[in-house]
Amino acid sequence: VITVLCGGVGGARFLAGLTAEVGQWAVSAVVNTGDDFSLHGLYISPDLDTVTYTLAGEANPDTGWGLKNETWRAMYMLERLAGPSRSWFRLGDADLGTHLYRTGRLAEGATLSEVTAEVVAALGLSVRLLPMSDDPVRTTLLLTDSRRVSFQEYFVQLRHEVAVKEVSYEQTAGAKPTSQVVSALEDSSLVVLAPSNPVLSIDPVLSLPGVRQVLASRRESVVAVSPIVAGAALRGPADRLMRELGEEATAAGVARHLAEVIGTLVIDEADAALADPVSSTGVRPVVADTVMANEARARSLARTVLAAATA
Ligand code: FO1
Repeated sequence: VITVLCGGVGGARFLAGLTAEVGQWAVSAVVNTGDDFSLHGLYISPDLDTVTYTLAGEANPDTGWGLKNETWRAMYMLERLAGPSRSWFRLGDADLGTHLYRTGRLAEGATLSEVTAEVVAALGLSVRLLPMSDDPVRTTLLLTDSRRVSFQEYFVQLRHEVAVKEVSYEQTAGAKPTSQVVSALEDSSLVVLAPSNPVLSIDPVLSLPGVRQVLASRRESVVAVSPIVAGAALRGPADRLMRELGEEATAAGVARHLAEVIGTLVIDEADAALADPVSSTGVRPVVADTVMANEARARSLARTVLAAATA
């Protein structure tokens, strides 16, 4: 079995390529829940939904998040009643069904892992989708103007156009990875860190007690794909965020960021010249086309990762 650590859109696209290559049953995905939050009394889990919708072939192809062919009648009514203050986070009518289901099941005492398995089965998927934890973990960001904001405030309301001084992964005392996550990380033949934002999607998973240790102990069979290509993130704020946190926003900076827990980093052909700096961090570079412009390119990247693991 292959275990993939992933966050939102980039991770979901890689997962779609990998499961197309090896079959959904052969893959466990450990998904970031640091972006989760409550809104309108609903529990919303953006990365779990982005991964689920993408693997079901139902994700909105333009945004990468939410469902395709959506209608927006609920948002229209919210806008009429309260203006943008309550409609800034765009929840489509069908997407709301997912949030209603998850919120209802959690209120009945189900765990996030149980609800996720129910949603995955209902959508006909056979991948194992594992929330990183059933305990709340919340990514918060301290801005250079000393405001502390939640993830969605930063990412959506402020459109991540503000400078960040520090990122925290707030978790209640005793928060831990689920036992399914621990065994997926310990028992799988290969662990892949998908090309997700290292700070906002991968680090929340690594922040859970024991996770870094498990990966560090098997780092020679942990392969990551750099989400930074030619000094820029393919989408989202990963490059700017790394610079704001004092790190190098390059494939070599990603290698340094993850060197404790990975043995191999797949970097894009555009960064072939960074192979030596990557090696000097103790991480083995593999140079390939990492831009998942379509499903075929995502499948080819998945094959590259599988080959890198056995090399
Ligand atoms: N991102 C936005 O930039 N604007 C939105 O209005 C928005 C709504 C939304 C609704 C459901 C969902 O699952 C994701 C949504 N996202 C939106 C994306 C979300 O903020 C990010 O996908 C993750 O939190 C980070 O990957």
